[in-house]
Amino acid sequence: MSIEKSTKAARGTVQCENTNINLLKANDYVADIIRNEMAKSNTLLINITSSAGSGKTTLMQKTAEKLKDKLTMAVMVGDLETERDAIRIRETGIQALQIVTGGICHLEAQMVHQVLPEYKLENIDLLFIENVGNLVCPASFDLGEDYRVTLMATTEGDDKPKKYPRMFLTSDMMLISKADLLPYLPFSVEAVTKDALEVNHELEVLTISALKDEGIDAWCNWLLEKVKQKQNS
Ligand SMILES: Nc1nc2c(ncn2[C@@H]2O[C@H](COP(=O)(O)OP(=O)(O)OP(=O)(O)O)[C@@H](O)[C@H]2O)c(=O)[nH]1
Ligand SMILES: [Mg+2]
Repeated sequence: MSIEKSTKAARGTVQCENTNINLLKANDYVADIIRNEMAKSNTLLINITSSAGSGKTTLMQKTAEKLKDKLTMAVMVGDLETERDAIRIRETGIQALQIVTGGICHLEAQMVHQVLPEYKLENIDLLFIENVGNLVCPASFDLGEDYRVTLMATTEGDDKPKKYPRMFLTSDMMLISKADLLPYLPFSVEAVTKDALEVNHELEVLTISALKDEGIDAWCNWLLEKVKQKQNS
């Protein structure tokens, strides 16, 4: 099996010697519908992925605090159970809806598509999807996003990009999160960056701490630039 670096890398194509089997054709069909919807409203769609507990919701809260006066932002968040993350994000004053997957370990395009009518897309500049915390399955599901951003927390160990390569291969940005804990952990920013770039040499990398507000302005500037590009496209 070979994986090519392109948006199609998020798609479930398995190449054998004599055939090409698209295991996720239905998902990819709906992902294209979502992509078209976003193009019509000029909404930037970002898929946030990571292992469980790497700081996705905390980053959504911090990003909302920083950007909500500059643009209209909303979030949809997937979890196996509970509405806790959506409640946390709503406390910042932005729209956030919870997708409860009932045990499924990733979001699929049809789940996102079902929730889209709840958002007034024509008024939303930036829509985040906080995926289920998992470095494996979410890598294979195209959700129609413009960019995929993967958090890699200092608490997880710096060996993850080579162990879970598809997630890093299909991502556009790696955020090394919880950087405030670096002094206490055997984690090398240099080593994790080197491994991640060997998996995907086009990956952008930022180091952040949502808790201590480090690197968050650079992250927000990246988002603002991408929103601008989308609106001028
Ligand atoms: N030290 C430190 N802790 C953080 C930081 N960001 C988040 N945390 C903590 O990490 C834990 C998990 O954070 P969440 O934001 O809930 O992580 P998550 O990725 O949304 O978790 P799931 O949705 O369950 O996958 C919480 O206790 C946060 O307070 C950070 O920048 N530094
Ligand atoms: Mg969360």
